[in-house]
Amino acid sequence: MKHCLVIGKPNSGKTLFLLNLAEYLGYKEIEFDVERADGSRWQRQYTLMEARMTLVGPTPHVTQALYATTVILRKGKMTVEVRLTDSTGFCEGIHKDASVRQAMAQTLRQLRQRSMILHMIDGVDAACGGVSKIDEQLVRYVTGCSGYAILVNKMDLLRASEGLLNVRNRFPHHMVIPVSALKRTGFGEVRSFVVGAF
Ligand SMILES: Nc1nc2c(ncn2[C@@H]2O[C@H](COP(=O)(O)OP(=O)(O)O)[C@@H](O)[C@H]2O)c(=O)[nH]1
Ligand SMILES: [Mg+2]
Repeated sequence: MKHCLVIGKPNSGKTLFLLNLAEYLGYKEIEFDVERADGSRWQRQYTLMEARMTLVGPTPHVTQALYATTVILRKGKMTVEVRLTDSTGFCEGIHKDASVRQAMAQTLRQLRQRSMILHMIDGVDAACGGVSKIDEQLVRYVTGCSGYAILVNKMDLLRASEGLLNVRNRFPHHMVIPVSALKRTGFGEVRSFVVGAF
């Protein structure tokens, strides 16, 4: 089994992407193993609609824990298992809320144990101010990891293509996949990338 961690800034669309990807892969429900930075753990099963209503939103840091689920993908005649984990968004500077700081540290620890990383960048964000400092730092941190791809999200929005261009120009040697977590575009390419790692 490969461990695939979804990382990025708050609000880049990590959670919506993971949930809609699971639906795209044929799942109607999702079971999460949730682990908080304080060590507490629990399991929770959602329908995908419930999960979207509970876990996705414009408020930063809705996700303050690791949410892991296992999905099964077809690779030719075989099936492969992927442990997909949603994580706490990284923001610049020192966050005022200790629980958010601890959750970010937990995600950083997880980064070292990953076998694959999907790094979500908000395409509109990347259009406005170019690639953010924190995204630059994340790319530098994971350089050398073979199972690494940048997903430029929110391609359904007007300025996102400009953001995609900025990201591609800035990181010409990395795999960059444009997606819309909302409209579920680019998912086939992400699926091929993940399956290709096996
Ligand atoms: N238009 C658009 N909005 C999106 C897309 N992906 C996420 N969002 C919105 O962005 C906000 C943050 O999404 P969320 O998945 O909670 O981001 P996270 O903090 O990275 O987990 C929510 O209001 C989502 O509906 C997308 O592809 N297109
Ligand atoms: Mg989230």
